[in-house]
Amino acid sequence: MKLVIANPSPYARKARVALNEKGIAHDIVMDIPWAPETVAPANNPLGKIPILLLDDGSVIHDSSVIVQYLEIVYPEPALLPADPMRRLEHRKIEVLADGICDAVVLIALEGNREPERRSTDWVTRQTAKIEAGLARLSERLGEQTWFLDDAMGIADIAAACALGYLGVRAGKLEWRDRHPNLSAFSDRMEDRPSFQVSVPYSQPIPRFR
Ligand SMILES: N[C@@H](CCC(=O)N[C@@H](CS)C(=O)NCC(=O)O)C(=O)O
Repeated sequence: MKLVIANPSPYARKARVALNEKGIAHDIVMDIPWAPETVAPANNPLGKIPILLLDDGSVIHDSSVIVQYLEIVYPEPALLPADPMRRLEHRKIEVLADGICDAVVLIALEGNREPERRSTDWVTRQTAKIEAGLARLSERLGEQTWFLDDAMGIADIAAACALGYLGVRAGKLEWRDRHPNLSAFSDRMEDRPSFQVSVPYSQPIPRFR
């Protein structure tokens, strides 16, 4: 199987970490969904990565659906608990983490518009979502090692990918001092081999009018 990713994407990183944590053999296809030569629209009508290309020709897109697929076909090690209500709790934290990333992406895109077209109100609105999202993540984690129960799951992976992404696209936020528990959690997660092979770096985004 092949995973189409862009290096900085936290959503792609989530899928990539899941593949590596489960020890699933895969190839990485590096893509830039903003570039004219992107392969994303040919495989996903939404033109977004990550996209999982299976050997039988089928295609799965959206990081959470990719993880769900991996969980069904490669159940060990489990990244979601067996209990449906506990699974829901993982998904709630995943959605929160992804929502933080969505707001970071929207701010980055806004910053790429021509200066006279940029909206400070929009940036303020998105920044509030990031701050509130981080406060909720911090509250949910508390002093625990993992967000839920006693094992790493998709909640932890998604949260760590979001925190890692802040370093790439939102360096000025200074969230670490305000949320030392998230800071220590992020450092712990970044030490894992699955995170080490997927360290994000900044990639230019083209200017939209
Ligand atoms: N909900 C999607 C979000 C994916 C997403 O927004 N990917 C970005 C890269 S970080 C993308 O491909 N954007 C290209 C575009 O919006 O045209 C997921 O979790 O996979």
